[in-house]
Amino acid sequence: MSRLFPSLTDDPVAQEALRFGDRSLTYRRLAAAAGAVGARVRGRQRVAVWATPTLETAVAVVGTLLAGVAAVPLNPKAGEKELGHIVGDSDPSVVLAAPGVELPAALAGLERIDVDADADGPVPVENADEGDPALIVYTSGTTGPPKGAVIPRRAVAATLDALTDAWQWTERDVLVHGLPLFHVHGLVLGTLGPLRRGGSVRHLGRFSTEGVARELSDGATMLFGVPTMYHRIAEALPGDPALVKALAEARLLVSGSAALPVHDHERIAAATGRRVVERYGMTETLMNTSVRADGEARSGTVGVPLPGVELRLVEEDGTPITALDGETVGEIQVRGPNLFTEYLNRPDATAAAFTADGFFRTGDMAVRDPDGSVRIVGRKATDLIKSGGYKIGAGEIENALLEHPAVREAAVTGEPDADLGERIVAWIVPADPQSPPGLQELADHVARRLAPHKRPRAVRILDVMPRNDMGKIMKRALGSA
Ligand code: MCA
Ligand code: AMP
Repeated sequence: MSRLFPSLTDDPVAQEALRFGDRSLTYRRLAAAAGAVGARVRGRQRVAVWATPTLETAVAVVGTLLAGVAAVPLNPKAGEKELGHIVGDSDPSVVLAAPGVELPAALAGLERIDVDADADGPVPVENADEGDPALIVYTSGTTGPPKGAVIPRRAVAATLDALTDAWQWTERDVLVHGLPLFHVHGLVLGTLGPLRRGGSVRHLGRFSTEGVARELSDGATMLFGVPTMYHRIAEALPGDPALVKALAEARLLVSGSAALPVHDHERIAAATGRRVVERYGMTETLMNTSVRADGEARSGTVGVPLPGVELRLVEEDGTPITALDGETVGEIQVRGPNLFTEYLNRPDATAAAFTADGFFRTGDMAVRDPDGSVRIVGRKATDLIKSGGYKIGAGEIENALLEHPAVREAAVTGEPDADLGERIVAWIVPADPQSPPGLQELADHVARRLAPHKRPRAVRILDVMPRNDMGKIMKRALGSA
């Protein structure tokens, strides 16, 4: 049997569990509201959750998990094509949403349950198996539409307990963040994490340096963010003594989802005396490594494997690299209770993702330092872009661009960007060279079909697409085009 939230099922207390803006719930109130959701969804296979950054989303996901049902969090800004794919692929029987929120046409065929954060349901009893799916989270690959990673309850429990050890995370911790609730970072770590510990979380609704400063000076102890958020903090620090003081007094500052640039890490350290702790994970694996709270945070390292995680670096041919020399680069492969089970409806992709001995191929390239710490140096696939901490496949954007009538050929690359890490660039051969499509038009087109964070931030018009003898686009040639 797997219990994710003892603090909600064993005599929940009147201590605050969740706060979104000026609305909050104690453990006792959350147990009652989640119990009401659980009573509505129990016995179903999968339910979709319209994952706005609100109290209702947290209540919906927690209620669903307590009932032993799998939740499919939906990005409320997802475009019609992406949403249609996710709903068609995961086939939820119902969508949970905050009352009064208008849902798009792609969800029109689904039964809807309005989530009442003040409901008084029965205190839930958790009785599910650890291998049962907890979440289906959609994640981009290099080509085609996003794949649904099936994350079992075991993985949620294992990763949160491993982080508890690494970060000395306790029920006294108050977390603050402004992360979206339809990905692992904001949902599993940032929402389910504090609830499993019996601590609390304050969600900013949307990220701002003002919100971070306010909450950290008013009782919050930990901050989670993607590197873009830490970049914005680093930029704001010189003119914001309140932010400096708030960060200096925090117990733990954690960055993840993409590499934190050394420059931002060092600027924050210089201004506040605090070093940001980096951890490394994936939707498919949850968390694999972290700098420990009692260890030494250095810029550029994502720390050591978490308890229970087997991690190895391998050569191209699969030979393990044993050297801890800080130089020999290999692909990171991981195995452990933190792993996903499969890609929903994609046995081909699932099989390709694992080695014969059950390690997951991350596609991330790294070296290991003499003390065992992992330093990520790159990625195998150039067609995966990390922008603002979101993983985005070049192929899905190229497909969307090709559906625009003014586009004859399209290639998408990622370029370095100080704020976003990488920015999406669309290389276009126009259907009519006399009237090429503009950036705004293509950005709106992609935002409407896929999601706003997948929109190109720059468009470059080409006469011809550089291709090799096989007809394949030579993306490396594009940078100098
Ligand atoms: C802009 N917008 C548009 C358009 N252009 N909407 C429609 N059509 C357009 N053409 C809207 C956007 O939706 C947004 O709306 C606003 O304008 C600003 O957009 P943008 O510039 O993209 O956002 P930003 O403010 O720069 O966001 C930066 C951010 C964000 C806050 C850092 O990128 C973010 O939240 N990143 C987190 C990603 C994350 O959680 N990744 C975890 C996955 P509005 O103003 O309404 O918002 S990785 C993971 O889970 C693994 C396990 C791990 O390791 O963590
Ligand atoms: P996602 O599929 O959105 O879950 O993104 C997972 C990917 O994000 C990983 O495969 C890494 O490439 C990247 N990532 C996550 N955390 C870090 C980190 N701390 N440093 C560098 N890359 C990271």
